[in-house]
Amino acid sequence: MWMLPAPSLSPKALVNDDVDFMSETNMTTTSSVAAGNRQSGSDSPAIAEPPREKLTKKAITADLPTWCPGCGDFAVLAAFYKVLEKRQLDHEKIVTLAGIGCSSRFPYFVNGYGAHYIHGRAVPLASGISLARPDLHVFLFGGDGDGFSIGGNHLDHGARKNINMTYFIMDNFVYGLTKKQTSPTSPIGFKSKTDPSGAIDQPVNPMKKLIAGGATFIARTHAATVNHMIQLIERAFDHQGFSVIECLSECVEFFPDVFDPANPKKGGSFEVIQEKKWDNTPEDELRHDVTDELAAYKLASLPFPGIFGVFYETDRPTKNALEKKWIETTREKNGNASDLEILQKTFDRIK
Ligand SMILES: Cc1ncc(C[n+]2csc(CCOP(=O)(O)OP(=O)(O)O)c2C)c(N)n1
Ligand code: SF4
Ligand SMILES: [Mg+2]
Repeated sequence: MWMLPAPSLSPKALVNDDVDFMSETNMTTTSSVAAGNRQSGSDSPAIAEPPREKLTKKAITADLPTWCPGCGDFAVLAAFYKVLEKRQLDHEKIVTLAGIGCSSRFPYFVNGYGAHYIHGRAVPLASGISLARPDLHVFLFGGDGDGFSIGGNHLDHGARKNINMTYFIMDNFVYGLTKKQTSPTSPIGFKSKTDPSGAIDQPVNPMKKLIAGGATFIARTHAATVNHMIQLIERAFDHQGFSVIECLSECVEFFPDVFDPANPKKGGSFEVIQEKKWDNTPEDELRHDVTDELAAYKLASLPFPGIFGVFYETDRPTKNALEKKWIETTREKNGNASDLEILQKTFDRIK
């Protein structure tokens, strides 16, 4: 596993990071120092914390992307930078994770904590990080092969467990990094190194797979529409739970022009889902209710290039919240014992 270096932190960032790692006891210690100062009659002014540095594109950028010129993934990276800048997230809390693939090189290009991990195993890695450190912003990037083929089973389990993370899948209908093999989303007839006379297998329908899997935020976009990508990343980020965006991102090297029918810059039609406004108008009857699973499934059945936007969104408790509650209850039952005491108790029992 390749781990990225920590971002350089401003003094304020370090202060905040300390606080996050602190138990209540330590926080009390900080305030007792302040109280102690008051008691001793010290009238020295409190030291003002330096302002947090603005999160700029320069601060978030790491390394030069090594994708082929014209690859759709560049636009995804640009959209992600924009979201980070717009939302001014705490720099030290940004985590980008990925499996293996051209798209999975993403964490190399973001100056934040992260890892370029094992092919198809980004969801389990992200799950551990999200559950252990719910204060972090866990973003996951990868390709169609990584997410729907070798990692397809992990995707289903991350979805049903509703583990809090934002997963962006750059779907180019091909294995790019390994130079043109059929992927799980390649259309029937696609000629590749693994299917020289054309793919014969029914492709995965990402939206249907995610709906059936139990993901709680499911959306679709196109790398040629940066503003749409930004909107969806922000919505997925704001959603509590397992949020996934499938993005048609062209591999100009091994499957060029395949997404032109939905690319407005190339004369295609980018049809966006009209979501219900709940305004009691006759037009609203025809709009899409994002909480309606069957309606989402119907939208997912539209022929290629399909429709774009939020297919499904529902509010279901996250594993993060359920596990936290379970840990708290268990701790209470054990007389609020420390982790070490609980471990010792377990050892004593099995002696
Ligand atoms: C366990 C394992 N199996 C296979 C590979 C070889 N491999 C690396 S990337 C890749 C497919 C990449 O395709 P995709 O996930 O669609 O990403 P893209 O390159 O198209 O962005 C494969 C098969 C690997 N690195 N590890
Ligand atoms: S091979 Fe395809 S997916 Fe990989 S960087 Fe080049 S254009 Fe992008
Ligand atoms: Mg791919």
